[in-house]
Amino acid sequence: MKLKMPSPKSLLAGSGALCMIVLFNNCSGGYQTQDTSSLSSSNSTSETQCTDPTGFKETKGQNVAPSKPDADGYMMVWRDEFDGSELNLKYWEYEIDGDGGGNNELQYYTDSPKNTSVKNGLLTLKLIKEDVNRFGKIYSHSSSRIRSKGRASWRYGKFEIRAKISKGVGVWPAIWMLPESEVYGSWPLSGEIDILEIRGREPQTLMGTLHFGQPWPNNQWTDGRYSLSGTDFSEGFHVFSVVWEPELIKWYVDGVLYSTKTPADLRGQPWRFDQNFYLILNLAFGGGFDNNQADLAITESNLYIDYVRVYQKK
Ligand SMILES: [Ca+2]
Repeated sequence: MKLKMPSPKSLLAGSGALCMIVLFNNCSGGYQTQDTSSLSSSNSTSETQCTDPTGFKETKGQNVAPSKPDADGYMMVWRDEFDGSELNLKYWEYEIDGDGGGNNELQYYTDSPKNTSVKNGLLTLKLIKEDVNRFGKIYSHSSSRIRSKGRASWRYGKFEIRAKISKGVGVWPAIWMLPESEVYGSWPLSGEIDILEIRGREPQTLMGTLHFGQPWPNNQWTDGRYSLSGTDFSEGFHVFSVVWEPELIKWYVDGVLYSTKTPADLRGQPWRFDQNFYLILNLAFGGGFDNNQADLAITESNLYIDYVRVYQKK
């Protein structure tokens, strides 16, 4: 999610960090992630097993996961399966604003259930054509942007998101990460990791990108791209992954490696990807990502998220 320049401070709903812990249980080797304020609640699990099209066998139930590391030594440390009936504000906060994301985007981001819903195991971020009047400015579309800042962030790990988009000129779904603390300076000096971006005009191609370098307009980026043939990313769910290790970031689609970046790809700029980063999910509209092209007649577009799963090596 390219930011040409730092965004004005957003109006945020909710605040406060949570201390996350991991609880192990005996029934299926699973665990739960809970905040410390709810330790008295049950940690029971459902034993229902199912297999999704990606081959991942999950135990149904919020925050229940296998406890054994995979072949690469990764264990799940955080997840949202979106099994509830509303967004879990212990995990996410809304970014409510109409500042255009630093890219002259057209949408106004709300915390309305019209724009953000959780139902049938899916999180849906919905772009809606509707006039929004905020502080005298009329926006043509509302949408949603959420982030885990202050709630969950990670230094290194494997990040898996199963998602589906709907296409349309100007539609800009993004799954990405920003530094929890900008210890090297404001954007892009402390880096940005984009797990997924798609131009809705070209829904067969995705991009995974690093932003780095010096303050705008001397910011830099490097990306990898992956294209489907005979179909596009609006036709079905896919698993988008990033594996982030010291001085190494790799991007995958459905388990297929399509891009690898190391300090050698930063054209002499320092590698700043060694601090905690948090997750952002949003559905933008218009803006510089596709040369300000946008079909203003689009009445609705969606970013569907089945799950977000985070793994780290013990
Ligand atoms: Ca789900």
